[in-house]
Amino acid sequence: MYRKRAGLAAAAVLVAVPAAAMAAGVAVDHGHGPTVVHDTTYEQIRTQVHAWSSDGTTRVRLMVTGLPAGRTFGAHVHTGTCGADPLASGGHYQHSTDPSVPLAEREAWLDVTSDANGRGVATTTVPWAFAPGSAGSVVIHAQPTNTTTGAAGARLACTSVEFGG
Ligand SMILES: [Cu+2]
Repeated sequence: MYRKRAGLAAAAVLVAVPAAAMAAGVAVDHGHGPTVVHDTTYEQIRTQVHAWSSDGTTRVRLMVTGLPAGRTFGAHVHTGTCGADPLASGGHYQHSTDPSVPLAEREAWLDVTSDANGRGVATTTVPWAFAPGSAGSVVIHAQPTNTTTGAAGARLACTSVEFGG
C-alpha cells in the first residue's frame, strides 16, 4: 500500500504537469490574438484559440470577433509560428501524410462562419494529439476551405499557439 502511493508521487514529480491539468487528465494550449494581421481590412478582428488533449483525442476551438457579417472563412492549424511574412506560418499541420486518409481527418480545420454581429466560433475534434513543436499557429483565410485540396485563399490573420506544449 505504502509502496504504491510512493510510486505514484514520484511519477507525478517526473511528469511535472500543473496540478489542475493533472486532475482532469487534460493538456491545454492557448492563443490570443491575432498575433499578426496580413490584410489591413481585418485589423479589428480578435481571436482566441483553445486546445484540449486527452487520451489521444484533441479538441481545438477558434473564437473570432470583428469579422464582416455572414461569411465563412477557412482556418487551419499551421506548422509555423506567425511572422510578418504571411508564409512564415508554414503549411498545414498534417498528423499523417497517408493519402488514403482524407485531408480533413489528418489536418485540423476550423472554418468559421460569422454571425450578424461578426462573431464566429469553430470547434474541431481530431483522433490524435499534436506532436510538441510541430504546430505553431492558427491561420484565418479569405475563402472557405476546399475539402479536396485544403486551399482557402489569402492568409488574412495569424494567431500563434504552442500546440502540444
Ligand atoms: Cu491555412
